[in-house]
Amino acid sequence: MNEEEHIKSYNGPAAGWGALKSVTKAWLGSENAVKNIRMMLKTNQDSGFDCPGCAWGESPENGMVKFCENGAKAVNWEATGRSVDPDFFARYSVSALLEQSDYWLEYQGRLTHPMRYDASTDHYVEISWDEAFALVARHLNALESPDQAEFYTSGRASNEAAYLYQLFVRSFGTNNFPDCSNMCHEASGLGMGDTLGVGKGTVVFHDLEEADAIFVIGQNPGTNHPRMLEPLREAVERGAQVVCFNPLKERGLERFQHPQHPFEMLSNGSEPTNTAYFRPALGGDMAVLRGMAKFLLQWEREAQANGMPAVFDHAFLKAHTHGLEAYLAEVDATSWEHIVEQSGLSLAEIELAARMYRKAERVIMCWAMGVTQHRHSVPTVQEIVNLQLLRGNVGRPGAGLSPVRGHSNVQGDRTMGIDEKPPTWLLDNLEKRFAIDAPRGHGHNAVLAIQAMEEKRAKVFIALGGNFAQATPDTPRTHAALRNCDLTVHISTKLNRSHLVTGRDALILPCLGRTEIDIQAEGPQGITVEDTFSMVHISHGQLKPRSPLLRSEPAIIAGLAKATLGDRPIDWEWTVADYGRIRDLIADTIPGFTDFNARLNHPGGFHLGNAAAEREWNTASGKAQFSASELPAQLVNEAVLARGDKPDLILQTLRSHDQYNTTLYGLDDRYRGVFGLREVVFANEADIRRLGFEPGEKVDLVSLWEDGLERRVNGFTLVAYDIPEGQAAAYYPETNPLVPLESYGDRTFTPTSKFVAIKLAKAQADGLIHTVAG
Ligand SMILES: Nc1nc2c(c(=O)[nH]1)N[C@H]1C(S)=C(S)[C@@H](COP(=O)(O)OP(=O)(O)OC[C@H]3O[C@@H](n4cnc5c(=O)[nH]c(N)nc54)[C@H](O)[C@@H]3O)O[C@H]1N2
Ligand SMILES: Nc1nc2c(c(=O)[nH]1)N[C@H]1C(S)=C(S)[C@@H](COP(=O)(O)OP(=O)(O)OC[C@H]3O[C@@H](n4cnc5c(=O)[nH]c(N)nc54)[C@H](O)[C@@H]3O)O[C@H]1N2
Ligand SMILES: [Mo]
Repeated sequence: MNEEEHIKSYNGPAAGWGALKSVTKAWLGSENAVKNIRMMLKTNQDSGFDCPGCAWGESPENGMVKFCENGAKAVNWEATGRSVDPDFFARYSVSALLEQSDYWLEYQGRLTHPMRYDASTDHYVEISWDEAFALVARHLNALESPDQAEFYTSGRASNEAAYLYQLFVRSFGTNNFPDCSNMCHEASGLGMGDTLGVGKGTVVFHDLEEADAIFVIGQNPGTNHPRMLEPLREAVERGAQVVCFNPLKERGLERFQHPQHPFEMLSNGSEPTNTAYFRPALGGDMAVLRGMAKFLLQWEREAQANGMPAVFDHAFLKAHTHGLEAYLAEVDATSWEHIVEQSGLSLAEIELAARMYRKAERVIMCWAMGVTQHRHSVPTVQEIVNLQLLRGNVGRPGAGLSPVRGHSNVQGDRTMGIDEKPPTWLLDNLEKRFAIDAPRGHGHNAVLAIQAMEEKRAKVFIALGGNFAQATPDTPRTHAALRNCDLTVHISTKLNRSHLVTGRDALILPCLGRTEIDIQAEGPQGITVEDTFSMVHISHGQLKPRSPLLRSEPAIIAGLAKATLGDRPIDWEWTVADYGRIRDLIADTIPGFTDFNARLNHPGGFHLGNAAAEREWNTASGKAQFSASELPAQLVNEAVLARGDKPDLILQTLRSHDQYNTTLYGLDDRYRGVFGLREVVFANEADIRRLGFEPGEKVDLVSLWEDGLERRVNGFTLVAYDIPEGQAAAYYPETNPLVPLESYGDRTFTPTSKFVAIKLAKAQADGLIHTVAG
């Protein structure tokens, strides 16, 4: 393909015919086509399995088949007919595999056997499960302190797996739980926890059907939560307002199409009129929201002066909130100049957004990574909360707050206690139920874990799923940190780069996926997950396991725990024989899960409850808390400014349409018109020329940070794109080498993946190898 063939503009609607074509490709490409079509029909059905794609939830009464293009890709990707077996590892040394692209690695198929790295030959060789467990136990028990081990979790792990894992790790003696949510929605949990007393969204699916306005802030649902397009489209049809804040004109947000509605696909969708699209600066959302609050305050004062109906919900404010005056003082103190300059919008646009907000009786605000991966993400989330409190848009039907989660069970994993800063009640409950001394000190999050490995304070790294080496920032440093370990262990379904960045000892422990039948001593088992609306439901795999040697995640954790701790504090083997026994332990120790097993019989599962949605506030003041944060003086970090170097552009790192985090299903990004290429950087044509380049030219991206380390990625093609001036966008994980480990959110430690100060440089060398598997 030449450059022109890589970049084409896309004019179709989101989730239309293109999606259907792409689903067909995923089916046929999986080598299990017929079986997988049957599987798709079982996705998100009562007797079927939970889609391993995103955390979007369904209306509990709605029995329709619910899947989407990207769910189809996720299912087919897991249910592939290809295998990565001992022969494969005999063919390729680890060094040879390191030369391959991330796409090639995962494309090779499912891991089938437990494997151990042999440094003398640089090959992985087969190992028995018992030997593998014994090796891990030897390493763990040889540590001077349990805090020298790191236990990572990716958000696909089931509630049962996550619960057993945290029990094992805490019984072993540490709270070192780096977790994918550290890089994801950490700011949402912190920001809402402080202010509303609950770190989770307050809305359920039905609320979307009743809202008069839905704000979608820093989120690209057309790709990442395609099933969300359906309620958005329905909202537009019934005359509700959809308001988007996104610097990029994301296809899926411009037009809404039912992902499964063939008739609309035929008509290619219609341009809705009651949507509004605002394109703020990267990191400018807090300023936009503050500006909206300032307009509301102005209108409230005018209303009071003229005896007009109030703008604020005074009854709610009086009965339920605390800190209003301090907040309004802060709003008054924030200048319009500062707001406009930082927001990237005009005053008129902010006023229009504020009018839309005011006009709607019931408002839902949804957000994702465009909000949470900034330095000031917690105050931004809290500004969303502030605005919603002013009009009583929390804790009533059709209104509320909805951080839309990523991984299909990332929310459940935190509920189960995957938390490096566990609440006291959890530790107390564990001690009461089990004979353990739960560790009380805070453990490591993802950034602290990398630093600990870098400084050789941590020596063992164990991962329950995910691709830590690629998902984390500052790639060369993170890789070096992992290589410092005595042992690295990955419980995984598919080969990825993390398996190749080994400690002196390394293990790959292959596990069952969500789609597969899980048989334990007492018979077939289901696992449970919690979606973004706090609905918990059961999931039963349907396919024959890819290899007879695969074990389930709970069984692997039980094996590790038994080898390390013996029968302390539980009989691990007996417990995993029937996952109902794990659920009984959950019911005993985690609030909201009383009668857990019995309640799973309810079709669609059960809601965990949310106090804030009931207007009960588990906060310090006993009320919903306004946060009076100052708008940041400037967004570019002082660490960058201190160098005296002015960034050329601010880069956000984001997902293409053909990827699931570090998993690349393909090399296309259909809605953004990119085909067969991932090393691209989107920029405004005016910026490209201002900086002395031409569209289509290859450049290196260099990020700026105070430590003087060179952070560079090579050979990225400049794509002239409809993006606000001063901004750039490129795909993750390829751009993670640019994100400095120390550039993270205040309090969250979430890497600032949506705000990286960069310079463009003449290309020194061609880009990474991007082998396309044939
Ligand atoms: N198919 C598929 N589904 C997925 C995933 C996947 O990779 N593929 N990943 C899953 C996971 S773990 C997660 S967390 C979610 C991620 O879901 P998203 O948050 O939608 O993912 P991103 O691609 O990071 O997109 C961020 C969006 O925010 C916009 N944005 C960036 N910076 C800013 C900003 O400063 N302000 C505003 N207003 N907008 C901004 C970008 O233009 C982009 O549209 O999706 C989940 N679902
Ligand atoms: N620059 C930048 N970095 C980012 C982000 C960004 O927007 N920009 N986003 C961040 C976000 S939101 C997230 S959530 C993280 C994601 O970080 P991770 O969750 O660590 O990464 P994934 O790519 O989802 O992990 C994919 C791997 O999971 C394994 N896997 C898949 N299914 C299963 C399963 O059922 N069980 C087990 N045990 N393993 C399985 C497979 O081996 C696969 O290779 O990345 C973060 N990193
Ligand atoms: Mo995520």
